[in-house]
Order: sequence, then structure tokens, then C-alpha cells
Amino acid sequence: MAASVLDSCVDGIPEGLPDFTTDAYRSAYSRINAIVIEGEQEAHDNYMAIGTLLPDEAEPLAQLARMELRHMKGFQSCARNLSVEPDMPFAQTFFAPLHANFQAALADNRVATCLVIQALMIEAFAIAAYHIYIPVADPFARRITEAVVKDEYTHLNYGQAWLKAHFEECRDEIEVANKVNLPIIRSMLEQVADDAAVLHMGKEDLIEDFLIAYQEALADVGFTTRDLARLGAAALAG
Ligand code: PL3
Ligand code: FE2
Ligand code: FE2
Repeated sequence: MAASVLDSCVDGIPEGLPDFTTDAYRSAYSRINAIVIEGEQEAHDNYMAIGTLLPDEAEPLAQLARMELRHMKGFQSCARNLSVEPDMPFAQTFFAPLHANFQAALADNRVATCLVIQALMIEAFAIAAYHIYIPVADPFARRITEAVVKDEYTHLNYGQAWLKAHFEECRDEIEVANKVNLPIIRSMLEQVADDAAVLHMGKEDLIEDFLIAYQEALADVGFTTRDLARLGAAALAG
């Protein structure tokens, strides 16, 4: 096939749409799609769990949780549409370290840590991933992902608003949660990079979009620019 302008490469990622029918695409999709399905399922479970720590917030949290189940169903239909079987055991292993830290925080009533992990980190990761995915998605998945990404901002904003309202008492806990979990997010980005490249999604773009969403959220919560430098989120890019 003749190379077109659209086949030119930037940072090793071909521009334009991939061929959704190749074995390479479908194999990468079986893992990435499973990560997204597992992420949406765990997000549902995490918002329900946070509701047990914040009974006054149980209703809005249950509403967020319901949105996550809708997202999960949407992404399951994306796999069916491409006749791909999502590799769920792979995805569970992928989330295991973050899942364990969330469960430990939940068991000791560390609400701020739960919100940093789910509402800031996982949502910022999802926002970055979905943004980068939309322009290179198949038409069916693109429509679904566009609707989902709007909701993810609602979820990020929810966590951001709660942490902002409790900033003084939570600031040390947020810093610890950041320090412990940011390296895990970094390693998740590394693990997904090769499969993401097959979908024409660039790792550097994923990192950059993640950092924008995550650092904006921390700034709104109450951290200064100087704090952010110290919190080392930028180190993710290095
Ligand atoms: C919470 O609302 C969502 C949690 C999902 C986590 C997203 C993980 C990102 C994986 C990277 C690739 C995404 C491409 C999308 C393909 C269906
Ligand atoms: Fe979601
Ligand atoms: Fe979400």
C-alpha cells in the first residue's frame, strides 16, 4: 500500500487511524479495553465504598457509581463491536497495586486518600486516556468515549471539591497519598504504552494530559505552584 501523508510518524506514533481489523490491533485492544472495563467497574465499587465513609454523601456518590457502570457497559459494547474478548485477568493484575492501596485506606477511614486515588488519579488517568483515544478510535467507540469523558470531569470535580473543602485537615494525608501512589500511576502508564502505541496513542501525550488534569485539580484543592513542584508530579514526565 502506498504511504500517504497520514502515515507520517511523530514520536514513533503513526498519525491517522489504525487498521482496526489486524491481529495486532485486536490483541492490544483486548488488554486496553479490559483495563478500561476493569477501571470503570472498580470506580463504581470505589464510589460506593467512599459512600460508606461519608454517609451524608452517599446519594451523590451512588449517582457517580451508576455513571461508572454505564461507562463499563459502553466499553464492553466497544469490544463486542470489534469482536474482541477483553482480557480481564490481565486488567485485574494491572489495577492490583492501586486497588490494594485503596482498600487499605478504606479500612482505616482515610477518606482523603480514597478520593486522591479514585477521584483525582484514576479520573485524571481516564480523562487523559479517553482524550488521546477519541481521535484514533473506531467510529462506534469514538461516540461512546466522547460521552464518557464528559462524565469523568464531573467525577474529578467531585473529589476536587471535597478535598478543597477539607484542605487544612487533609493536606498532609493528600501529600502522602500522592507520594505513595504517583509511582504506581507512572508504572501503569509504562505498562500500557506499547499496547497504546498500537492504537496510535502516544505515551508522552498520555503523560502530558494526565499531568494537566491532575495538577490542575491539586492546584484547585489548595496547593501552590511551589507545592506542586515539591509534590513531584512533573517528575512523571522525566
Ligand atoms: C473511571 O471513571 C475510569 C477508569 C478507567 C481507567 C482508564 C485507564 C486507561 C488505559 C489507557 C488506554 C485507554 C484507551 C481507551 C480504549 C477503550
Ligand atoms: Fe467512568
Ligand atoms: Fe469516573
